[in-house]
Amino acid sequence: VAAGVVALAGGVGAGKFLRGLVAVVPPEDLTVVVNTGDDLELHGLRICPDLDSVTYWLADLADRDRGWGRRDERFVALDELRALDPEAAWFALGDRDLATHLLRTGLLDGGATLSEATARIVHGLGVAPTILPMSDDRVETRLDVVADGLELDLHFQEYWVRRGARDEVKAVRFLGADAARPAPGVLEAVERADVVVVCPSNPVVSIGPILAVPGLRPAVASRPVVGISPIVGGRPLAGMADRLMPVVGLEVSAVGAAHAYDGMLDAWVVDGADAGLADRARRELGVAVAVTDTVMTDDEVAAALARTALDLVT
Ligand code: FO1
Repeated sequence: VAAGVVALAGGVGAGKFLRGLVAVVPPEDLTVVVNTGDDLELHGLRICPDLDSVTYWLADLADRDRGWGRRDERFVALDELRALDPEAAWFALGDRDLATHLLRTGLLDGGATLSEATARIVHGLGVAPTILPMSDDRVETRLDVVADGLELDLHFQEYWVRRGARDEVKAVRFLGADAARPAPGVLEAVERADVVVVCPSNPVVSIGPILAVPGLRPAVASRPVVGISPIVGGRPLAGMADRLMPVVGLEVSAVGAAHAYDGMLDAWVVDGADAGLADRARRELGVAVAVTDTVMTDDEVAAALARTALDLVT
């Protein structure tokens, strides 16, 4: 099994996959680079959903059914907030999860960088692999939508959580990406990686922001790269990729998702449900393609998937 693995990660799909990847790669050889485009500021707190998802999944504290947040969570503070002001409670912060946001916000207010705050949280929860934000600079995923005939510029979480993804999306933008620098250690990890793994995350709003940080796409493209399709049988297993992929000209299929990484991929893994697309993928993408079970109902499936993915490029 490879040493020096870098995984590019978003939320739920990445979290499930990473539980398998840590079963086959020693923790000291694994660096996870995480999307921060979904991050938001609420109630004076800095919330980093994808960093937290990845950390909770690797700490085995994640809620497998909900996909985000902590297992055995309670929402007492949220209920109290809702009683005070229903409008203020649109984003569900659990009591256990709040501890993470409190620690992170305090560290950031005290002058720490997001990487430093992340390292403290990751260490505090006993997670061994390195988890890095894609950048310490703010990058915000914004969507231009049409809502009841009105053009709006929404934060990703306003589109997805507050408005329930009901608006027609016209464009996706990564505000601040042009001026963002990769977080310390990110480029170095990619440049010395034996393999870069693109987790089965949304190619538009999870992996897209990471690759939009200047320097990252060429660095990744210079290494052996394997990706896992987040689209199974023409649909995402979670999230809203089916709504956002067409906006950037990607077909909603296991082949279309790979085209998000044109010029970067050496290998691609699709689900058994998409076995019929494997030949087309090989032809169109010119990469090695494996067909296997990608629906990660437990850590064993995830570990087998991780092994299959690494075997394609090592
Ligand atoms: N997703 C929801 O659908 N509703 C929520 O209220 C919500 C709260 C939330 C709180 C903390 C956190 O880390 C994630 C949370 N998510 C929630 C998930 C999140 O909106 C997205 O799924 C990710 O940003 C996409 O990876």
